[in-house]
Amino acid sequence: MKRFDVVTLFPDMFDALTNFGITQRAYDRGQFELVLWNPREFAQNAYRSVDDRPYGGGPGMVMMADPLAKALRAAKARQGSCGVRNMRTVFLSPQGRVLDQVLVDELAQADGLVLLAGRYEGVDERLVEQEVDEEVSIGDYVVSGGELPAMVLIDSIVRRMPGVLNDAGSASDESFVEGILDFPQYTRPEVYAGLAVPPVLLSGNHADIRRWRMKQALGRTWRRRPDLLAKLQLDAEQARLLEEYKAESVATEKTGV
Ligand code: 4FV
Repeated sequence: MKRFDVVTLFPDMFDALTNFGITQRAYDRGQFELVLWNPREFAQNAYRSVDDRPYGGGPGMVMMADPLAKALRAAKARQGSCGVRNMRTVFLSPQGRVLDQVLVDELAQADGLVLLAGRYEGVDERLVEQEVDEEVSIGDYVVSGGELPAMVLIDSIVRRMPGVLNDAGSASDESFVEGILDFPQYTRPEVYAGLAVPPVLLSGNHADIRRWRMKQALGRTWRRRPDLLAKLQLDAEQARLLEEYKAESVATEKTGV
């Protein structure tokens, strides 16, 4: 059982996780828990405000430390009372470590994650210093709140949990799991818009199919994401398949066939 607690001003947004698809099935099976905490319920002042103007001026508002701290501590206490020992508190922000499969698998080691989803221009830095273990970004662009990034993180962790994906195989041979892009997929009809499915996939020869798929995955990674390939140590077979792919693509470029 993986435990997720999220501090958010928009708890209803998380229905996207619990009411749809693979994450709903895992949630309904009790494979993960999701508890949402609205900092407005911890706001002290009469207006229950959770944000204020930034010191030093500038546009927008900043989330106040106190309501967030109270909500985070309540979430951590709940996880503690459930016996969670290795808990991590993660603030989703553009200043964080950019999420990739390696970081997903690292964070998935924790039994419990407490996530802080910010809004407005951000949160008081002293809250981050006091209550947050690490900051995580889903990418170098800005979205209007931490809720979608928090759901991306939860979804990417839940689908890696044993028994969540129907076919265990699908968890292991997904994009990036081996650090490379996925091979192209095909399904019926055999001919679509005059385009046939690559014959090897109809051959039933699983060894040939595995090699073709590895070759395509390596080739596409070489073409589209050479940065990923640079991080990898290819084994002899992979290196040979990639050389074949490069040679064939050069030939194709030359002849256009
Ligand atoms: C973000 C990201 C992100 C910044 C201000 C929410 C927004 C607003 N979070 N990865 N990229 N957050 O853009 O995690 O409060």
